[in-house]
Amino acid sequence: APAKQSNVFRNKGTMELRLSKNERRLVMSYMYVAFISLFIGGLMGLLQVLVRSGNFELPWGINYYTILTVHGVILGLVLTTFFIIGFQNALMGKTVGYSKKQLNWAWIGFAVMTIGMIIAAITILVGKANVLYTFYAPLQAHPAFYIGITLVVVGSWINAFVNFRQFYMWKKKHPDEKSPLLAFMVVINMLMWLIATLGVATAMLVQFIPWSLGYKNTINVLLSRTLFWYFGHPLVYFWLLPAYMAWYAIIPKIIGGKIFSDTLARFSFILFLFFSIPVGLHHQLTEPGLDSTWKFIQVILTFMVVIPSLMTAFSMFATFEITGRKKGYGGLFGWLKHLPWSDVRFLAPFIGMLAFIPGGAGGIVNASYQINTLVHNTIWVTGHFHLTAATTVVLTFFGIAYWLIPHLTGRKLTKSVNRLGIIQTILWTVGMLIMSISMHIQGLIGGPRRSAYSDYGGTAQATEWGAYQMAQAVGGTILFIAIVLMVYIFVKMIFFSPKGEEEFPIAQEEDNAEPTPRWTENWKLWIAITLVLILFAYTVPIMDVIQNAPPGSAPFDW
Ligand code: HAS
Ligand code: CU
Repeated sequence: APAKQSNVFRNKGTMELRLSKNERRLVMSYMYVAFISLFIGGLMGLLQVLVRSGNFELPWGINYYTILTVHGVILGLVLTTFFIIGFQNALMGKTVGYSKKQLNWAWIGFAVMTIGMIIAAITILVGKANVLYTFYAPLQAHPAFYIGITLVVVGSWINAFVNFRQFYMWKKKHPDEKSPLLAFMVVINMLMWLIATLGVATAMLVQFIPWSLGYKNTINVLLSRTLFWYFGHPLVYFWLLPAYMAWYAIIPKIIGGKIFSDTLARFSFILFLFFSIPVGLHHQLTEPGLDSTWKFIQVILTFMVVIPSLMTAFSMFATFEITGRKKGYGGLFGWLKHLPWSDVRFLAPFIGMLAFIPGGAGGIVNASYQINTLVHNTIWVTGHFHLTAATTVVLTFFGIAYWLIPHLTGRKLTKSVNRLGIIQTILWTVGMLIMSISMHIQGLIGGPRRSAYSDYGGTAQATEWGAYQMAQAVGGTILFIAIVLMVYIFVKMIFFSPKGEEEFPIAQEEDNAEPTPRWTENWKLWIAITLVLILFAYTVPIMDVIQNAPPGSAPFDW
């Protein structure tokens, strides 16, 4: 008789693989796109804060909304997606490995993404897509913009299926072992991404592309925005989860500790899969034409998705404290002293964590239905996502880059690069503090977002905004200096650091750790719950938006 299957996975401690030359090249290709994007997008950010300070005009008749679109698309969509998929490919190569065929498909995915990105970027740069990264209808872009973005999404899907396949093959070969934690996390993130991007792909194929090509004269604005935010909210968790991968499974190794709880980490990722998508209406709380009952239901679901972040915060504190106490640091806060403050691989992500305390709190403010009316469409929201996306996520990504890039290029992370990295982190922190605090305050006194400079006819309120816009220019300038420094560090790490081996830090579990329950890999159930929650939260609102739509909108020409 077959032995009774136990309901836990025996902990075996998985083997780490070596990245092949070709795998390293693939990941590095993603990194090149990411860091070039950082520079271009950052330059646009500098121009924006200068324009909004009221002391600078763009030369050669360049439109403010062109640079704002470049900034949002290049940083929010290109830098993030390329860094994430590159990093995740490194994690998959390290934990479950690639077959030759899978690696070829991964390259095809990269090629499709890059071609799409170049098409979209050129369209924006020549001023044919001044629609911002949310491309709200009835603003209309040249069809090449929508087609380019769609290709980026398709390329990312190819990558998602490669990752699923790698994971599946590994599971088949190791039926009695639990999957490597990082591979499990990558699969969750790509599953979420796949389900979420179906919304934006639908909007592109059914609405935007036919409309911009002139096959249709009008567009259902509310439907397009609802489909966008069905994707747009999980988009922000698609950025966040790779940072969480590093927090859960890499930072413990860097500080000389162990993973606090493998099960907790997996469970928080499962909760992200459930609750990331059915919450998009919290971006449309002030939008007319959506029933407030459904907005309220999605507000509740938004509060559910806060829970896995709180679990992450708890888990990080636990890792820090346990590691510190093991090293003999006592007292209520004595364990803080053991943390490797002078190691940029730790310092940069740690500041990212700190930034997420006010950043996440601001998110809860945004999500609180009534209070959203106070902050919506104000520059408060811009402050919120420069703390979350541009600090928590981006500083963690930089923290990853300091070991990943030397690892890929076969060089050492030198003392001097580490020192430059610490200066970079401090500049980023100071610049962002100045910029984002003043954005939050200016938002509370009504300062608008997504707008070029205006003195609004010299009204008293607009006069009050002036000082905060000046502060944003100062903070933004410091941030641009930090970006130039980061690009310099990137080049230095690739071409000028001495040859050597840099570690790929993956933490282990405690030796006496509780085994992980088998139910954590009940994939069919996880996908089913995810789909049920989406159908519950979105069926009625979407039907309503289609059935009771006002006449469609013609393109808004400005
Ligand atoms: Fe958000 C708007 C709600 C998180 C990004 N958000 C945006 C936009 C972006 C964005 C880009 O409900 C603008 C979109 C646009 O263009 O219009 N957001 C939330 C909520 C959360 C949240 C509830 N947002 C994020 C993350 C982002 C991001 C993450 C990017 C990465 N957001 C909103 C809402 C809006 C919005 C509304 C629409 C506003 C409007 O009106 O337009 C939550 O997920 C936040 C939960 C997080 C926490 C924090 C946990 C803390 C941790 C750190 C622990 C620290 C440690 C340090 C361990 C509760 C995990 C240790 C320290 C020692 C001293 C030892
Ligand atoms: Cu959101």
